[in-house]
Amino acid sequence: MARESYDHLRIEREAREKWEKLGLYAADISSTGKEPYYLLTEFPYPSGDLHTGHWYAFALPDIFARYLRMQGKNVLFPIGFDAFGLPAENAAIKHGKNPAAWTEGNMQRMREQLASMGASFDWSRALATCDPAYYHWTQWLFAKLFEQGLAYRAEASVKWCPKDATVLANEQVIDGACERCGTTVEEKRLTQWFLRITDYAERLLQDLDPLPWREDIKDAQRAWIGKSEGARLAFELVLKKNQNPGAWRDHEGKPARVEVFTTRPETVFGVTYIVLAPEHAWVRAIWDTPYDDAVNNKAEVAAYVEATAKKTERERQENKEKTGVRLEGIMAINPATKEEIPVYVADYVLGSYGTGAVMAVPAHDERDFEFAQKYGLPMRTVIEPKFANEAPAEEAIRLGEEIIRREAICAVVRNPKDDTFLCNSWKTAKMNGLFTGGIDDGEDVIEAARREVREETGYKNLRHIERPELSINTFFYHRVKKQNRWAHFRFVFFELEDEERNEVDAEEAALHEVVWKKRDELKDFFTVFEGDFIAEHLDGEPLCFIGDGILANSGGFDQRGSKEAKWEIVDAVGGTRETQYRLRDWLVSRQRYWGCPIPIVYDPEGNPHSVPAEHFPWLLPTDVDFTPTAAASPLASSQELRDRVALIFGEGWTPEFDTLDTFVDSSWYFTRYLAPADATRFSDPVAMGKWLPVNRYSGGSEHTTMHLLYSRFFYKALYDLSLVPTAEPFVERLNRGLIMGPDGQKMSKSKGNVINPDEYVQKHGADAVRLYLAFIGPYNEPGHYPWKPEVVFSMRKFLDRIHALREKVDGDDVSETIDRALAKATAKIGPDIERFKLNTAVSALMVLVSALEKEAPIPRQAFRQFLALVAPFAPHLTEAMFAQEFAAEAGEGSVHQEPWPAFDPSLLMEDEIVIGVQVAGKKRGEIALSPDASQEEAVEKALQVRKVADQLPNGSPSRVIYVPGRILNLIP
Ligand code: ANZ
Repeated sequence: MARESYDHLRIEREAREKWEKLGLYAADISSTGKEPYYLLTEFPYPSGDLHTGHWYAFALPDIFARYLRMQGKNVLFPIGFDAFGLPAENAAIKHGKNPAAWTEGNMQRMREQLASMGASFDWSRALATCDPAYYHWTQWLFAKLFEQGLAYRAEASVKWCPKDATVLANEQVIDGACERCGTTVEEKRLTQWFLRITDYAERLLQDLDPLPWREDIKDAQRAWIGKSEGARLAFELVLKKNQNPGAWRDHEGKPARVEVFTTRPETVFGVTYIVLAPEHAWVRAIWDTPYDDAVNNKAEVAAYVEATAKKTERERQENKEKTGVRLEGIMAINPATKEEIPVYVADYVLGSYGTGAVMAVPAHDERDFEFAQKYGLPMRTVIEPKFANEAPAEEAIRLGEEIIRREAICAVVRNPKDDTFLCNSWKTAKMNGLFTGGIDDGEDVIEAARREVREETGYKNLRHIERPELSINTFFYHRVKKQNRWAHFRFVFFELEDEERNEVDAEEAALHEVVWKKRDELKDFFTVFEGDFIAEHLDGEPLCFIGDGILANSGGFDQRGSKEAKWEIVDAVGGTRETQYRLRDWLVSRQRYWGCPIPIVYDPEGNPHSVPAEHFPWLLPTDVDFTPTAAASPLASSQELRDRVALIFGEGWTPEFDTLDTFVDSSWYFTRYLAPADATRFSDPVAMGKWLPVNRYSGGSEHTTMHLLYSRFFYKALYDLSLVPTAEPFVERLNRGLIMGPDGQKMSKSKGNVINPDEYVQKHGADAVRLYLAFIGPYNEPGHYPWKPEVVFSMRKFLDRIHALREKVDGDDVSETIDRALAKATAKIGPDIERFKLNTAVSALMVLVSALEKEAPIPRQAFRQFLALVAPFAPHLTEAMFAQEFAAEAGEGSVHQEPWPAFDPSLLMEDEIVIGVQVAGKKRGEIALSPDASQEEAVEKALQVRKVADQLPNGSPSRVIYVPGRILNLIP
């Protein structure tokens, strides 16, 4: 039977009109009555087309906002527009549109579209970052940072598109070409504005710890900040070439040195070359006197440096084949070994990190290893792996007892005929490994290995295979010798020449069984602790060991733990401890038109000065040529701006032509919502004291690092200026999952799989789309949810069922069944909404509706509670139903002013269950009772069962065994 469908278009329009009339969603900023709750969602860019992503971003937090209000909270749920940015400017360039008008038009359209979701935004506080009344304060705050030295100018390498005449973000460079026009990108050094976020790196890191954010969000920020503890070591350079060999002197006559930053200074004895980034100052210096004669292959170096300039940092860090060139004629001195080592220029070293130079340790660093293999550079092992048998193994080192170190061999014998390996199965100890043994004093290592194999297996014709040195350290308790042992095993590689064997000594034969094992059987076969390592290194390939272990080839530090000796080694080579952060200062200047003008002017000497506050807002000029043809920012084409500066500051003064990165605009907007119209202050200190930090900030995971970190930094800087009340801006941060296109791919215009929900809103109503998005999966978890149109339709059918329930509403009786169902749903839905588990909240609503459908009549009071539960999810339909049913009591009131339903926890108890009744252990009947009924209740009920009573001659039991919910046993 087709259920009657409601007229969603009318109902939804009327509901929105009613809310507007009642002014339901304006937060009462100064009220002291209700508890404030600041719910923030990232404000949208006014692109002009609202798509499913916007719905997901705004309509679901709205469920929480509505719930909070019903909980009696004073909720601030604002909205605004992040309105500066490239698309407006591109529209201007492409279609000759005015960016301001284009943006204004889009904002107007988006207001209407956003309203169609039924989101309970406080529109009275709406702001737009491109509004002079807003950017007035962006400029004011920038000026504050400038006064503090937190905004500064510096030359920086930027990617430059010569055709578009603009700086590109790293993301806009694809394979060395401009994303928009395909022109090969150049590296250009430009003077740019920066914000000193690196000053805050440590605080940004430390203050993350106590925040109740999901750990993966915090980890993403930690990784972005990228703290590394290590050391700075210096390598002296020497000039090898003709006239003046010896140490190279710099301009001040000091020996020329290259400083490196390393996180593994303990490997310094293993440094076999050093690498400079192509941007390194020394690389530039080889063209200047007095060094211009030092390098023999300058042309080659120049070509390499130029090629690097076309790559982005990301490309350089990708695991592509390493490239580089050697600086012919220059050597460096390893400060630990004093050896001369070559100097390379390679782009896997970045100019912007650490010192822009690395000490290369190919035996222990994978990038250096790859590079050394390619260029045939030497490797020196300075850390050997360490294996320790662990308790509860019997071979585990006995604590507190002396450890005896022994030089030993480990023989890897391969039979080339069938690619099997000679293994040892100890008969006495149930242990499987290779043949090993001690090296006698003065004995040759290879001889020791031959001897060991001969004695223990009888094989005598072994061909030694030359391999790079490979040693490991194994710590164990020797059960026979009753000693802690540290065996320093050197691997010796042989091939079996033939199967000829000597007789094995009976004593040895009793100990070892000789087994030949295939390569792929070894891991399972070996029982010794280092078994996996051995199985992976059977061919003695050069090893790049990146772990900690035991130092070797490290002078006086040999046999020490690598970690433990680290800082002593730093001291020994005259290094200093250093902490590095990956985080760079934030480059905020853009050679763009549609942004907040940087409020700086230059005096005739070229020194920057902040525009005095009385000239704020420092207006974006309008007489501007947007077409990026000039090699300067669009603002440079404004005569008005030049005249303005000359008029205010005098002849010879010039304006700054760059605008601010839009991430600056969005770094403080949440403070502005508290006083959006204040013309005298950026925000209201009293309101900030009351409403900050934001209780919950919901946004997209793509903003975890940039926006979220920038705004934390900006806010901390304001905190240090006593401009905001707390050190952190957001208590909770929630990242929503991703909506995928119907094809399961990420929704994006370029893939042509973008769903515009308007069609669904027209057809099924906004409430159906809201419910659908809520039902799709847990909101606050990294998930990917494909858009399935048929589910929107079933959500509409579900809403029709809700609508139909109205016909059953009648009277004021109480139905325990209904009260229970309501209590259960309420107990689930509230906490689910709190945790943004909106999908399971919708499931609970479904269960509730099914239960109500079975009951008739539904008492009016119960129905009123039911509507309140549904209201946050389907705000329009419930509003209409509420008005129809409860106009008498509630008058013009809204369902959204209802209190969130309370429930009696006792109603959550399971209904009665059936348990068996035994008499003297024999089942005589069953009773139904609540699972937590008392023993007296249970016995009383049991005695009413005739078969039970019959078995009790005294009319009552002498003893009772009762397990609530399970069984009742009566003893006569
Ligand atoms: C020698 C060494 C030996 C290194 C070893 C590692 C392992 P994180 O942890 O990211 O801070 N490095 C230093 N500056 C670099 C730059 N500008 N470009 C590319 N690589 C650079 O990385 C620190 C390590 O990265 C440093 O420690 C250095 O290599 C390299 F077994 O020094 B290491």
